[in-house]
Amino acid sequence: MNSSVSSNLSDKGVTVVLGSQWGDEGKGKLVDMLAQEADICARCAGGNNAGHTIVANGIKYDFHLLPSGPLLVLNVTADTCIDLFLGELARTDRNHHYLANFSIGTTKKGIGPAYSSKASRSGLRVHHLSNDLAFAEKFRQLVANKKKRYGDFEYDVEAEIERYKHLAVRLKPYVVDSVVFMQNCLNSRKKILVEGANALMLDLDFGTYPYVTSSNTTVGGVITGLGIPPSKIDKIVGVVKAYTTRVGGGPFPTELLDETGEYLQRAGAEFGATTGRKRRCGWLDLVVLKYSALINGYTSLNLTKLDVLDQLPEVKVAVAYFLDDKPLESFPADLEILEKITVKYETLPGWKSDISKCRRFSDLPENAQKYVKMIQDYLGIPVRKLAVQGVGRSLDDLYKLV
Ligand code: 2SA
Ligand code: GDP
Ligand code: MG
Repeated sequence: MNSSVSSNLSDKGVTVVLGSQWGDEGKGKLVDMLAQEADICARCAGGNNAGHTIVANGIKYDFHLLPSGPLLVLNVTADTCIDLFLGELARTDRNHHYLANFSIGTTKKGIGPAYSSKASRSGLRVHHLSNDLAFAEKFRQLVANKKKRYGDFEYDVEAEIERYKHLAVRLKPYVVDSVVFMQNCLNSRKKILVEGANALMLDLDFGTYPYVTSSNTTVGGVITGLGIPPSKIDKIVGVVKAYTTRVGGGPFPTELLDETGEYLQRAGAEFGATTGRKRRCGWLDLVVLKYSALINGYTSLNLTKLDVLDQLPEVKVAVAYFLDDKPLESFPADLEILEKITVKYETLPGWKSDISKCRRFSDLPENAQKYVKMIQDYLGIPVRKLAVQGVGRSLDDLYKLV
């Protein structure tokens, strides 16, 4: 643990890092940095659909299921992340699901099927792996149920059971009762950092349903995923990309289908960390962020990829949605309404300079400072950290606004 950076994680409870937009805001990078001062780094939801890229000592790592602090601290991977081990099973009905799902543009990791099994109460859980016979029986039953539902498909059930038998042996040393484990960590005042996967607008309940993932990616997912009391969460850091991206299908009101969008995609190297797909790009959307902040209650923001905007002559920011000339109160749940809205933008002058060497807020060009302040003022949440490409792992390299 590095004492010079010890003010970043809460002394009183858990610090949570969450995606505030449609994902890929740079959560992994922040978690990797904050993990330097953490005792425990935990993932609480999602599966290997997530892709968190960090660069450490010149080496690029893509984490999908493990939290992004594995080189530094003890990691906990809780709740439905067990689909790593049950992923093969989930894939058995993938072919039946994907045709229907093509417009959502899933990552094809079997996330939907795995969570459906959980919701329909027929899923297999980690503890089932500790009893070979009971596991085999439940596994056969699960496959039989899928066949009943989706029709026959080729699948060597017995070979799979055998495979899981071996996986279970490898998994066993890592399995603990996470409720007790987390409680003990809290009682002994360990510094706990939780890394959210995906992001608020992909949340099963609050995102742009049905163009969402199958887990709760909001702060609620931290509680149900790890089994910790809400009162133990102290800091909630919302990671905000300085523009917006979305990978896969679904509404995206500020999407740019022009050369500026292509520019952001190229300059930001916006490719899916799991699938390699090009990410769709658009302007920053403060309506989305306000909605996101209402649900997650961010105590501070980490603004990333500001450097990607460096060369633009002007930058736009969505500040309101209008329907029939009336402003909407919030981000609408009804996608049909969303299709009819017009977006009101504010245009700010660009800064047309390279900010990658700036290390303090005051080093930033005036127009970049104005951009950051506008976000902070609109949301009423302090931007405590900014990140740009090229900074190392040291938190001292991040700008400090306060
Ligand atoms: P799924 O596979 O069932 O969770 O897909 C449902 C929707 O959720 C989106 N989704 C994501 N969006 C952003 N980033 C994700 N992780 C990867 C990354 C994505 C990739 O870090 O770049 O590599 O393509 C992620 N995972 C799921 C997905 O696109 C669907 O819209
Ligand atoms: P996550 O899913 O939120 O962890 O984000 P991803 O790792 O999928 O995507 C974010 C990408 O942006 C990664 O490749 C990061 O290395 C990169 N990144 C993070 N912060 C910055 C930044 O401030 N500037 C630039 N240019 N790239 C960044
Ligand atoms: Mg990602």
